[in-house]
Amino acid sequence: MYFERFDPLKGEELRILDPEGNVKEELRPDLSDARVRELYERLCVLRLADLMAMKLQREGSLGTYAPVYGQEAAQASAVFLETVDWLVPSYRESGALFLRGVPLASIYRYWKGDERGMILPEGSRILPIEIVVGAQPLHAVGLSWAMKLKGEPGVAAAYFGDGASSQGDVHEAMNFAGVFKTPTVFVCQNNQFAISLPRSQQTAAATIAQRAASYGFAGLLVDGNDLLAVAGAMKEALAEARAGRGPRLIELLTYRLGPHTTSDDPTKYRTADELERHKAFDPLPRLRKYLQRQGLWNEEKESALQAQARAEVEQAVRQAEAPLAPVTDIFDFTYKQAPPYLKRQREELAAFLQSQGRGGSRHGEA
Ligand SMILES: Cc1ncc(C[n+]2csc(CCOP(=O)(O)OP(=O)(O)O)c2C)c(N)n1
Repeated sequence: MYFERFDPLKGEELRILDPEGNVKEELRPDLSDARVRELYERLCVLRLADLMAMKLQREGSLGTYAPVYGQEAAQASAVFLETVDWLVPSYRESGALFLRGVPLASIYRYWKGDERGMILPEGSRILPIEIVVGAQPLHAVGLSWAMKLKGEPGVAAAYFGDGASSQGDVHEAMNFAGVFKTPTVFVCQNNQFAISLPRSQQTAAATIAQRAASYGFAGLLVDGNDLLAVAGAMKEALAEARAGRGPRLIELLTYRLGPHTTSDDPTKYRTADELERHKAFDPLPRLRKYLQRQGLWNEEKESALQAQARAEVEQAVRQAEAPLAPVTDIFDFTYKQAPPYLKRQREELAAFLQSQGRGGSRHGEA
């Protein structure tokens, strides 16, 4: 119903929950209040986990990190994928991965530069994070076309940004998807910046969602800071694609409240005023207000949640900091036959670690 009711070419945008937490009942998606509450709780953990990643990078524990601060509701679109569906993430999707069940410790490990962080739980249909801007739609179209040819029921969701939408690859992927009616959902998170380039200079088109029309399928502009709108749009897009009615494009209009990555300084290209204005549309307080209005949330629950979230995040940090392999692997797996001087060094190191109480376990050191 949303795709038919809201036409991006007319500038129409799907919003169900306003910043004060008022809901438009007639637009409400099929999502119970219990589920909304559960998602609010996970999004709060995500916010803390994201903030922690920034801190870990500043203290030198992570190499780099691309925050999702402000984009949590948009990231939650991934929870509506079913187990047969594929998630094709960009570097911005730490939140989507976390919400789909990838352990936080794995996500931290990945950003530490340890590729083993992308060894995902068995059977999870999630591609590794793809850094190449605009490649995700190609991969998702390939996956979904394969599923269609094999008669499998899955859908593939491609995640990319407003900047990526200008890439030739994204055009090719959408064009192909339209022609072959692949079960693909294109999720464009328009966080209004491609590093320092604002959305206004990215394209002269009024919306990114309207581009779908030129490929012969439907597009929808969505308030990406409204979890209910994100849920409604994503569920409908997935259902349409799964039913064989071809691809869908959803543009989740949001705002990146943090830097592009830990290497970026956004004060160089946007004002403090602009940032403050957008904080009023933060997806989390609006959900909290909604839950409070429903009598499902209060101060007490909020402080319990914050304490539990802190414990969960701190545990993930400890797990991520534990070495995945003993340091002595450096010696054991470099030479088939280690030269005597390396054997000596290995023994010295093992004895030292033992004396520090760090010997023994395969997952501890040495
Ligand atoms: C093909 C390619 N070109 C350039 C880059 C460098 N780069 C990394 S992120 C980025 C901006 C992308 O912006 P957008 O698509 O809006 O996504 P966002 O980072 O805002 O989520 C660029 C140009 C890259 N990773 N890949």
